[in-house]
Amino acid sequence: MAILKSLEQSRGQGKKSIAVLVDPDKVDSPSELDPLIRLANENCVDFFFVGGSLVTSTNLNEVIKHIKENVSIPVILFPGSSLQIDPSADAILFLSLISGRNPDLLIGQHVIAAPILRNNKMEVMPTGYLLVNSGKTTSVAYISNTTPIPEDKYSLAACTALAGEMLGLRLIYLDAGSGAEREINPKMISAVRKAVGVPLIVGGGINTSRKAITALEAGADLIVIGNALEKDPNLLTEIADKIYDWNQSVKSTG
Ligand code: 1GP
Repeated sequence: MAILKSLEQSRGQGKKSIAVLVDPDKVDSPSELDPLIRLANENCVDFFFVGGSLVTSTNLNEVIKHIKENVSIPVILFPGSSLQIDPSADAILFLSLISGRNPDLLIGQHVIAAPILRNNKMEVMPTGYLLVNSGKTTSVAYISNTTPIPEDKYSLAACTALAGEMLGLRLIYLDAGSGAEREINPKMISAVRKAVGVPLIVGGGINTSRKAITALEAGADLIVIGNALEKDPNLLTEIADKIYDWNQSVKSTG
């Protein structure tokens, strides 16, 4: 089934998903990823996200191929720019940075990417990307040259997401930025959740299972974890177990 459809279906059933983020810049050799790939497979991780706000290495293709050769978990591009398109991925988050006012990231990069995407079979997932302040300036805030939404302006986030949905975007991604000091406040997640019906992705600074569960309870459908797994890979098992329990309980009550 197409990935977007499966996310919509899970959302409809109240089921939660988890994605592991791999930043190709932090990978010297793809085989370094083997323990993480194994762990992701054992814990039934739903997706690999691959990308970063600034990818300076040239191993994007190698990283994606290595994941795909070893596991059947879908690989979704999470690109910082149209330069980060690789046809070996299963899908791409076609991100419009709607919390910002940088025209290049609202529509400019998309114009460049569109004809490339049309000519390959990668699934294109139109996504409203909202960057939220989380303490110190994150790479994505700096590189994107945009002002993140203040972390206590819940209605600003909700209205931005709503506008994104009205424009036809099919996913909303609330991101505190990779390695964020503070994860997204659950009040903001629930304000956005109430505002839109599309699946909601939440990430940035989720480094404990408590934070993961709080985000899911507040209304996230899919959580993304990157940095924290570098320090503590076992966190993945802890969080995946909780998501498994959640999904089982939904199944039995549904
Ligand atoms: C960043 O949402 C992702 O865009 C994941 O963030 O690396 O902090 O988990 P972390």
